[in-house]
Amino acid sequence: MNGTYSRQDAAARTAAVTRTTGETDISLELNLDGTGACSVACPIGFFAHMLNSFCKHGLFDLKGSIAGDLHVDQHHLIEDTGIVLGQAFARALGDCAGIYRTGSCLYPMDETLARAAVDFGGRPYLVCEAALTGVPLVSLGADGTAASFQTDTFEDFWQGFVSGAKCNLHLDVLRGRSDHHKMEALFKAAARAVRDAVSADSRRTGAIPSTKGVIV
Ligand SMILES: [Mn+2]
Repeated sequence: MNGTYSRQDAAARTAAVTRTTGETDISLELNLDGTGACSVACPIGFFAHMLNSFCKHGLFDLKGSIAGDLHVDQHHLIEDTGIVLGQAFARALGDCAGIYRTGSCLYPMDETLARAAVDFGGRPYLVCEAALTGVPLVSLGADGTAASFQTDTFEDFWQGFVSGAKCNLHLDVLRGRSDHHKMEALFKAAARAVRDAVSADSRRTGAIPSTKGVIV
């Protein structure tokens, strides 16, 4: 954490995080003040779709690569990607001076209505009520053979994210039928909520948005 950090300095609102373990190899570069460009080499089609949606709706730029032990299952790769993305948000935000800190969004997607609320208050906490059926989504892998998205890892991703970002996040599906819509609507709602939370509050004039005077 840089004590001279100023969130008005656009150049400071970027971060690059690499995490390599015996299970996964993840490298991400994040720009909070981007255009929504996402170019992440991702081996799971539906997860790539979610990362693209998150960037597009949050106006975050994200590039890098994610790889892991998919022969085990998808949990390691997806949880660790959440951790690295969360750490990138924490590093790009620095001391959180001058931002709104909290944000929320109600996001409709056809039959699904999703809600996200976030607080970059320095403490990790996730409440995820996504009402998913537990049945994996079926897709085609890179080689054209049947593949799937293990939907229980949706919550694992966000648990990783809040751990890395040290934020408080509530994700709720208020109604819905399609698991694809429920997860996509929550990624988009989270993107809009996070976008609002990390935006500059012009009335805050660079002060840290906490009565503690510091966010730790
Ligand atoms: Mn979709």
